[in-house]
Parts: sequence; structure tokens; C-alpha cells
Amino acid sequence: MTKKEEFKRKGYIVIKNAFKKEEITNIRNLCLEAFNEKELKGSSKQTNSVRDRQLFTKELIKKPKLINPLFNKKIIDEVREVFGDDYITFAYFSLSNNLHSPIWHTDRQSFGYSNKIVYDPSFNVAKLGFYPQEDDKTFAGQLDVIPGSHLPTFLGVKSPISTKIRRGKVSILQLLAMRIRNKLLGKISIKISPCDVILFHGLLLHRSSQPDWNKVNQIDGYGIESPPDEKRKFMFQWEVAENNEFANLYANHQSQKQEDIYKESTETSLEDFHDSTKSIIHSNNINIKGYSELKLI
Ligand SMILES: O=C(O)CCC(=O)C(=O)O
Ligand SMILES: [Fe+2]
Repeated sequence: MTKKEEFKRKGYIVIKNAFKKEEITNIRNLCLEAFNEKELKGSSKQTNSVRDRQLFTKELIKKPKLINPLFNKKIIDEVREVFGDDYITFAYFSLSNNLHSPIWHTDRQSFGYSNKIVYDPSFNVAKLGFYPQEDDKTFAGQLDVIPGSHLPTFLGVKSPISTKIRRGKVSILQLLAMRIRNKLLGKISIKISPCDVILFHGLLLHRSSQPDWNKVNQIDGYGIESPPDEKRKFMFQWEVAENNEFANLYANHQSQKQEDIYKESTETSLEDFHDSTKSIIHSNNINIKGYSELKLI
């Protein structure tokens, strides 16, 4: 099975050994440094909220040491195998610290489940996830997914219920079909090496692998109270897509969102990146786009 076929069938692939062990130590130290710095800056306010434990595009592109390693040849080559040579990298980057999202969700949910176009085989908006730690029994650190959950259910792609009585963007019948299908498919924890990267489809159901909440205290629904630095969960996520009209539709949808994190990705373009990042982007022929740069065709 090719990587492309594997992605189509399971909704994700693992890019093995994208990083070397030595790089992981270095990256984790840089993550700790970045969040310590952020905490110091915010010291007059209440710090360490969920938002304090996240860095998004505008802050991250100012930290080339953190972001440049993501444009790594191994990762680029495998994404090209799945999405083609001219795949798009959206100007969407996030780094989180001590966030263990307990809720099953898909990242592209707001674009719709019963919106027929998201089930077109060419709708390929996905995220790259890099988790530079082992999955620990107590402190967790990686990702749980339901393989195959990005595909349409046995009801197909048409919504059998009229728009008016849909719950949100999903008909009740579709929702039920998804629940049954997901139960049958079953969830798994992807226990990958800290050196690996995962590419997962925007409609794949996932959540953070869960810490043992009987052994650690939970703060704000997402974090562990005072995790030791060496067990602290960091997570890089960035967004890529096959370069086609669906990417344009998606970018258009995202560019209309009001949340700051999406506004950042709408406003950012290649020229905003650090010179060292730009040079890596150029030498690898990476196609970076802010959401607003992809106009509808
Ligand atoms: O911790 C994870 O891996 C999941 C986080 C997540 O799903 C998200 O940020 O969208
Ligand atoms: Fe997610």
C-alpha cells in the first residue's frame, strides 16, 4: 500500500524518523524556554491559562529555531507523496504546552459533516502533528484516533434530512450513523516515537491520549498540575492541503472566522516569515499561503 492509499483508507499516516533523537532534546528545551518567556511576560496578569500555554502563528514565526525544523525534507517528501508536489502549507502553526484535549473531535468540523464536498476524495485538508515525547502511562503525551472515521458513513454523502431540521450541520440520522460506525471502527492510541510526525485528515476523529487522571491533578480541563519538565507534553501542529479548489473553498471559510488564531492565519503570508525560514521555504519549494491569499475560483 502506498502512503497515499494508506492515508485515504485510515485518514492518517505516520512519517517515521522525521527527527533525530538529539534534535528532540534540543526542541524540547526550546519549547520550555519559549513558554517560560511567555509566562514572564504575562506575569502581571493571571498566567498559565489554556491560552498562555499556546503559541500561534504570529508568535511562532518570530521563533525560527522552533519553526524551521518543521520544514524538514523527510516530512516534505512524504506529504508530497500523499498530496502531490505542489501541496499547500497554510500559514497556520501552533505549539501547545501541557494540553490534553479530552474531547473527541475533528478539526475541520466547522466546515461541516453533511456538507457533501468534504467527502469528495479530493477534499484533502490535513494537519501535521509533532509530539516530541513518548506516550507516558501517567502523563500521556500523544494522540488517540479512530482510523477510517474521516470517510462517509453507510448513509453516503447526501443528508437524508432537510437542512431545516439538521442539528448543527449534521442530520440526526447522519449523526447516529457516525456514532454506530465509529463504535465499530474502534479507537486506538497512536504510540509513535517522539521522532515521528503524523499527518491526519481534517475529518479524522481524534483527541489527546489521556493521562492517568487518578494519579495526577487536572487543571482547567486540559492540563496536568505541575508536570515535571521531562514529562511535559508539547505539541506542534500545522496545516497542509492538496492544492485544488477544495483548498480554496476551505481557505475562504477559514478567512471569515472571527477567532484571533484564524485571523492570524488569514493575515500572514510568506513575507512575514523570518529570513532564515524564507530561505528554507524557497530551497524546498514550499507553497505557503495565508487563508486570504487563496481566493475562490
Ligand atoms: O493533543 C492532541 O493531540 C489533540 C489536540 C487537538 O486535537 C487539537 O489541538 O486540535
Ligand atoms: Fe484536534
